[in-house]
Amino acid sequence: MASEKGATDLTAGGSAHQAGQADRAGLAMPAGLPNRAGQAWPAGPSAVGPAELAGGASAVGPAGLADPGRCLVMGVVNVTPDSFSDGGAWYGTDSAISHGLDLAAAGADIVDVGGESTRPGAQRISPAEELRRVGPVITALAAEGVLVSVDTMRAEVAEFAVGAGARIVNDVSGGLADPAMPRLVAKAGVPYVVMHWRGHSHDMYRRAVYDDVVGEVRDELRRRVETVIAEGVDPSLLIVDPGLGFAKRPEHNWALLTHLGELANLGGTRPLPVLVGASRKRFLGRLLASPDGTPRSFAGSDEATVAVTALAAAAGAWCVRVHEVPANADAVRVAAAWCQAAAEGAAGVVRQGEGDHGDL
Ligand code: PMM
Repeated sequence: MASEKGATDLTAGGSAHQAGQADRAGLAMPAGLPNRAGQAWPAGPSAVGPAELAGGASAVGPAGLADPGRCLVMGVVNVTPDSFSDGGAWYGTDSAISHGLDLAAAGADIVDVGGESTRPGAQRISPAEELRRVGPVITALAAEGVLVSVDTMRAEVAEFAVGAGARIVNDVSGGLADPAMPRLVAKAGVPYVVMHWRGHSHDMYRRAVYDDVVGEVRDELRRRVETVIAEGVDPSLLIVDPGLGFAKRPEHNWALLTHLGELANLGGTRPLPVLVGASRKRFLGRLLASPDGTPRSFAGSDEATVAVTALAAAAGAWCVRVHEVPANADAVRVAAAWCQAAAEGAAGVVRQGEGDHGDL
């Protein structure tokens, strides 16, 4: 039943039934709830440091999606035989559908369905094969009331997906791989994730050369954002993503993670929401390598992913894209409570009498 299995419905203006799929933390999330206004990323060129974390910078989400008052959790369904982090696990249509429903039931606000592997060195598949993989999965999950995003670089796949009920287009190329994508997204009028990208996976590490990674990624993202807006995409529907691991080495990923606020401030009238995809990426496995240098396995990096989620959420990320949902869903709630307490402390508010029991 969709009300039990579906991801929390975040579509402003969704049906009462959909809106009744309450936030699992008990945060009220009525249909039609407007995005929070006036809560911005920390301004200025400095890193998101302890002061900003304590101050609780807040993400402002894209138009059309309700705001539960915390960072969202996007669960990943890779319908691929070869994705680096979970390749093959959910390749069959039935197992992919059932995995998507499980992620939603475990607390994913959004389920991201992709059919093309972007692992380093990956070769491209045909559009027909990509559609064969993701089409039935998106159709089934959307029919169950799950808020689905489609992870694709192709306009024709995005068009099918939106027609089948997907409500977000997640394009790791930010519109560079398929010039038809921005116009398709503009016509569809759905939120659009523009990720930083320098080229296809087969040779992306050749392009991982930066003098100032934060400044260059920010400027390249700004140019993509300006281009897609010129193609007709509504600026209020845009989400940006630093593209961790895509033409980035570990030191680049860490620098970007610690400057999320700068990446959000692209010069428009408001900061853009930022999506962070650190889950199971190699830079975490390398950080946790054993003394002989063997990197930690992908699944063995899940706890490190949760740590990044908590820090990114506290720094104001709009959403985290993860493979394992429950612990990350907890982490975004911890970050929200942390930021709320910090904000109340700064405002001199002291809440009392919330429980009958003394808490240690
Ligand atoms: N990473 C992957 C795939 N899609 N989408 C966005 N927006 N951001 C990412 O960082 C991202 C993505 C690759 O990871 P996977 O193969 O584990 O899904």
